[in-house]
Amino acid sequence: MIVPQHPIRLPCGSRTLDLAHPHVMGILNVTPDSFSDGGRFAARDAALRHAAEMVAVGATLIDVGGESTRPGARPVSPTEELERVAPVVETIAAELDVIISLDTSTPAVMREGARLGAGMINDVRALRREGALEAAAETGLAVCLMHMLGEPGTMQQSPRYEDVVAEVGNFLAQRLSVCTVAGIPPERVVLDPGFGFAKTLAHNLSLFRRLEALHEFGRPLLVGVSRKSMIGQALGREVDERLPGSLALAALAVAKGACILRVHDVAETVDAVRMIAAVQAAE
Ligand code: 7PJ
Repeated sequence: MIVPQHPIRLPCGSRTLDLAHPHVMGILNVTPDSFSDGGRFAARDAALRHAAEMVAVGATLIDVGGESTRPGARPVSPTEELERVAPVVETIAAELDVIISLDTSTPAVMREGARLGAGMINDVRALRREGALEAAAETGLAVCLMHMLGEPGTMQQSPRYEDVVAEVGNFLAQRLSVCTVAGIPPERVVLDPGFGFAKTLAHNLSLFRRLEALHEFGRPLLVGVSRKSMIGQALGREVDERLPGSLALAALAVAKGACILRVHDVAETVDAVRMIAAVQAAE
């Protein structure tokens, strides 16, 4: 087991995440294809219900996303993204005891989401969109910086690395220092290697095997591998058959010192994490 050396608390707006033990972040997609067409209130209520279920089984963060990063997904305007995300953030903040993470690259969503009660900004573009650094700094929230080459639509075309671990590490270190200059201190930053983003199966597996290398920066690590195609490719499994693979990687990530697991299957992942904790607590 790896014991990473970073401070034990992550300030997330009005809340604090205790990093003495790993946390499970439940994924809440609020794209139109993820909730049926029953209208805006029905979508909001369905999102709240799903979030409440995840919190009930142990999620301590909910990652709310209104922009699909799937290759080929239609781009959404900031207004459209805000219309999807804002009512859901507002409702969860009012109803549930949980840290809300905004899965967004859009400055307007960061600002409005923060005002409505979010605690973290989770940006797959690591604050590279115009105005995103300034917006994230203004909010004072925690920030997750994720590695990706290029843009979601084209990233899988031909990803190439000499040394994927070194290059992901260099990218994250560079974004960490850009954040510091912009007024986002390292104490508020979480790092994420971005599994599945501009990476082949071989890249993803190497990166996972050497995940510990990313502790060099002294910041908590977030890992998102739930149901991803790296599991499908390694095991020959369709998306609805990837729970065992997802749980294996979640447990391995915890053993390698990851602090936050971003997952679809919260109850199962929480059990895996609790089982590891039970072993660690033994004499
Ligand atoms: C990730 C994410 C991830 C972070 C997505 C999917 C694709 N944010 N958003 N890390 N993945 N921080 O869930 O399959 O790995 S969307």
